[in-house]
Amino acid sequence: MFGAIIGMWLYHGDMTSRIVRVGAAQLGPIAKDETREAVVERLIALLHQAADRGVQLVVFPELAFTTFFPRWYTDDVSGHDHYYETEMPGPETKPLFDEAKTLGIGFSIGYAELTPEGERYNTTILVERDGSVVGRYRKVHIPGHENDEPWRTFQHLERRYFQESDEGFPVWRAFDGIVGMATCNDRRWPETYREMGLQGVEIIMIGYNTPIHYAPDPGQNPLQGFHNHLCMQAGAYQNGTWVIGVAKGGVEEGVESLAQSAIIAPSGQIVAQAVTTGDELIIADADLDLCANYKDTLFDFDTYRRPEVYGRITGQKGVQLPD
Ligand code: CDT
Repeated sequence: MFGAIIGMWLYHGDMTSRIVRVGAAQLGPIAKDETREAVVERLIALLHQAADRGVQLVVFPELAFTTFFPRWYTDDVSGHDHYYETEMPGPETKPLFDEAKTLGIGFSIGYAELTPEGERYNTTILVERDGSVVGRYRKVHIPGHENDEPWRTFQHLERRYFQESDEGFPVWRAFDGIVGMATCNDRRWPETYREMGLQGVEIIMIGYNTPIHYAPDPGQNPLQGFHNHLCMQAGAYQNGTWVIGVAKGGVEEGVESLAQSAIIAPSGQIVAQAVTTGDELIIADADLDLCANYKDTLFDFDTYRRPEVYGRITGQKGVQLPD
């Protein structure tokens, strides 16, 4: 009885416990002709599942309102403006924001952003449980290519449709902790996690669209799932942070993308993983105080890091071979 009371006390959270119930809301494919309204209905259905399970923070994937349009080449990118959001929320996306606020659930979601200045970013917005916007992250590491490469069975033209953000990896105090975001390809780069680790991050939210077929080296295809978890688990462990990796998976417009969304503890262990390639919510109770077990011991940066010998990491871009 006493144990049950303590358990409920911890579950509901107070000054001494920081347990956030988090959800990874994986999406299945979004067809080219699927309307924003239809997609938002799917997102809201996942929000309702989250509410039923007491989730406080839901993470949706990268570019979650549309099909992954960078797979198609166009001479004139402005001809694809309908895939971009000029305001967030806008008229078609606002029902998601309204429903989340009504349910008292915070969320992050990725979208294509077109600014009033005509800049195009692969952006993620983070919203608190009261509906206030916590912050916005613009993708730093833009993968793929810029020009048509017809030899590929499909294109990965993110470098045509989006510019690289120079805003880096900010973190915010929200959800009873310190939180940050990254987007898809960012998760493969250790600098992503370390930049946020150096700001004390405790939850990193990552949405992704990862085609199984990697045209420049198809030998990597069978390793997509391994590499996905490898980099996120390493990033979590080496920085003592929770990582929530969320896919848009399944076969979309003929292209198969990785699912395997995962919630990863600061130990690097996967505590929840999606089992389908469609719309699916997985949840975990993220104890943010677990982060300190790693941040204050093996990865006590203040004691053990040696930035004075890491000059190449920021001073140099490509490889410089020895003479
Ligand atoms: N969306 C995204 O960043 N996808 C990349 C694919 C890389 S292959 C061109 C990823 O890293 O998963």
